Amino acid sequence: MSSILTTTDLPGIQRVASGKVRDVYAVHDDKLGELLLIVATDRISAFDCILPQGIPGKGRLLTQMSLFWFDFLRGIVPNHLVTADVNAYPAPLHDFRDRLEGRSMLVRRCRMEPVECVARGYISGSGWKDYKRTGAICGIPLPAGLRESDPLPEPIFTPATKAETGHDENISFEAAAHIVGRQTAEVLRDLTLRIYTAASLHAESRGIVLADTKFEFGWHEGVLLLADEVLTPDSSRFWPRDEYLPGRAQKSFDKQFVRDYLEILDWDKKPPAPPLPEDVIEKTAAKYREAYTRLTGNAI
Ligand code: Q0Z
Repeated sequence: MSSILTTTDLPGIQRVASGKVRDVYAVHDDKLGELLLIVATDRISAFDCILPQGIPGKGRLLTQMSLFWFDFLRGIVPNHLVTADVNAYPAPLHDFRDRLEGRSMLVRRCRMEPVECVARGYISGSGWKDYKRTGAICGIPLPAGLRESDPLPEPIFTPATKAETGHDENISFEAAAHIVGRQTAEVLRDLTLRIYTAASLHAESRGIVLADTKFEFGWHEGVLLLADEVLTPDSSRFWPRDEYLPGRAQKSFDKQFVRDYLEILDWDKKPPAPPLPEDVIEKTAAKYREAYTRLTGNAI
């Protein structure tokens, strides 16, 4: 039985970053050099707020999903994973086995490219907003008359940068080339589209539309690695194929029960977020289990 974890604290281990869901620690290994330990908690956010309760199993399911995809994609792109086996972690981490097992990975510390690499096969979210305003996404002109959630004529690379607001800002390929260099931008674009195409074919075979997804890449010893988390509901839009209907926004695979509940409350969407009822938590946990079993074919 593993308990719900919403905050991590590893005494004696240096925390270097915290996201909405994951916490990152710096770890040194005499053989492997500078590493990071990424711990996925059970935290969940909605309307940009972290909710007060965790979703049981979420951190483990997200970690296992990323591990599945790293393995699935290994013929296309090398990745930052060193190991997710706590027994193989440096000895100082063994004390925290209970908090780390199943929900953490030890990765190579890379020099990250400062561009978020987004692939889109369907028009949704900020892409739909930009298209309605300009007829294009990230400067890529698109046919007239597309409806919200329609498939695009072909998958497109829509880079973004982290803006001050914490929200990503879509940029043109030219702007990305300015930031990372043209040759690197071309490699990032080609890798992103190849990964998206392979993953979306697999997801489709399992009844899930992979509408869009975000990758991050980093350099380690002269090699470009797929880093961060990959193809989880936190980094992607998954839509159940049997409920897909263009012409409207699609329901969120994982967070719909949470959003529906919060929308009926008289809450101004500023922190602190209100507590969730137990049935909303349990139904949401079941959606993460469903995403994992559908995509991987593995039992929980
Ligand atoms: C990724 C992030 C997260 C908050 C740093 N292999 C790597 N090498 C160097 N840096 C990173 C990685 Cl993955 C890195 N982030 C994004 C992840 C929580 C922020 F889990 N930050």
